[in-house]
Amino acid sequence: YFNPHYAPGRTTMVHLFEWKWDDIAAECERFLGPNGFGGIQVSPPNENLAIWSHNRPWWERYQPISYRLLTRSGNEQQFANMVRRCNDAGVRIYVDAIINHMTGTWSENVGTGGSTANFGEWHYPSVPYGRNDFNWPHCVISGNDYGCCPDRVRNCELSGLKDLNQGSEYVRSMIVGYMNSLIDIGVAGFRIDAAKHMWPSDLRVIYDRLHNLNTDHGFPSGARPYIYQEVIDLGGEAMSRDEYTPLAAVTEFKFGMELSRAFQGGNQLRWLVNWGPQWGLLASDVSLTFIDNHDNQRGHGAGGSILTYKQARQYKAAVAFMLAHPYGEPQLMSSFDFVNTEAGPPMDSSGNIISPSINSDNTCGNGWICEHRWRQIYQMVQFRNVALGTGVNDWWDNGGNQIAFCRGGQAFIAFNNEYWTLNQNLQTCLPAGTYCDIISGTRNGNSCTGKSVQVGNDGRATIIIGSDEYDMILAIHRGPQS
Ligand code: AAO
Repeated sequence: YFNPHYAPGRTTMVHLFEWKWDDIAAECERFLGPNGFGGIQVSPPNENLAIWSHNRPWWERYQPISYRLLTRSGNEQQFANMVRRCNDAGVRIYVDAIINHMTGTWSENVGTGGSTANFGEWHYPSVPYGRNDFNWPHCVISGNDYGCCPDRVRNCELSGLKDLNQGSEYVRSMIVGYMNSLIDIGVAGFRIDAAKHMWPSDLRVIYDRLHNLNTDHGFPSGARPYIYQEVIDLGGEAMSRDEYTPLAAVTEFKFGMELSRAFQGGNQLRWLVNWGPQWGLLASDVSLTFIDNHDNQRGHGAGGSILTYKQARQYKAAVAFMLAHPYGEPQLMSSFDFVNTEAGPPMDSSGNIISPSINSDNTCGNGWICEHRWRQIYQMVQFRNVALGTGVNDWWDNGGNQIAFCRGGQAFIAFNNEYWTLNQNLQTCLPAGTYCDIISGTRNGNSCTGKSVQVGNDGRATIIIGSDEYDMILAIHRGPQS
């Protein structure tokens, strides 16, 4: 459960939050495949309650009403078509699996596929689930429970969402049936939503009943799904991420918190020299890493001062550090623009999601941010692919907020988060030659559209990053784009 099973030479997944399946299929073929992306986390594909009273908020997708594949992102046939086309493009699909609960009680009760629920009877006929399939007696998690009471956190409702009993054989068989149908369609793994709210022993049973990945989609025989469990553990609670790491990978929320702090000036970059478990982070091979996610970019979940697309200069630097450093299994966030933290994706008056438009400079329109299409970000995915299998070497810092390091003899990066220019002769670990900085531009035939770097026979080069430059990063590597 710890291997994402990316196609050879690829790394890095992107969360295409609220994208439609047809658009994702096209994105795999026209952009993600050609640019070396490893995979995509898709929004929950199973039917959810349509919440018109809140103008179709993004969070309605975390309110399942059945396991039918029918949402605003598309239907089952469109989902399967997307998985096929993305796998053919070398890009894997990971599903956000909502298996802790069903929708909470609302005045409206019709799902995105027309299913209904009878909340008073705890009745979800399209699964079907009834009262006996939920934890009993009924209770709701309060903020204090996290500090004291694991059984309340696991057996009571998370913000009023009806809490399934994963100890029940019937409930297990419904969940496993749903997940196996997705594996058979060709997905490569799952995000387990709200894993902290389920018993690890129940999750183990569920994971062990999952099928191997579908060899018709290019997976090796015997491959297990990649599983990363959403466990928010910043310390100080009665539940620990260590209860979940023996089962599968875990989301590392400290990762984005610490890098956001550092690149906002709250911690000197030089301390990143020992980035990893010495910072209190999980072991690298069990750690799913990200700067922001769909919750904390809008103050839900483990909120706090997380960098997002809204602080673009610092955000790009934090993302570049994530992608340049070998620690963890990185996930990029790809957002729609928002002011109201409840607002759902761009939609028309009937509630249909409006597709992103693609501009001539690769960026998106129609209200979509598409961070994954920012040059400084997607070219860093290529950097990570080129550096795959190497460690960090030749670390340099100025004793403050200027740092640089190599990845084996494959790639070099420098950051300047000071108020003055970085101008140093540094070891790049690369063969002599002229390289294009992949942050300020791209390679265009024999020239660079941005900065170029002359590496001498000794591997050294003059590296300059002005404090007033558009980005605080410079990166070069041995791949064709640099
Ligand atoms: C919606 C409405 C509710 C309504 C409910 C039921 O907003 O008003 O009652 O429907 O009808 C998302 C939204 C929810 C939404 C839900 C369903 O975020 O607002 O509720 O869809 O539509 C906890 C869980 C974690 C969860 C997170 C949001 O542990 O699993 O809350 N994340 C996932 C998804 C998320 C989704 C769900 C789960 C549900 O990613 O999108 O909800 O499917 C502490 C605990 C955390 C806890 C937070 C928040 O965190 O440690 O475990 O997360 O509290 O309750 C500091 C601390 C940090 C602390 C944090 C917040 O950062 O260091 O530990 O403060 O206090």
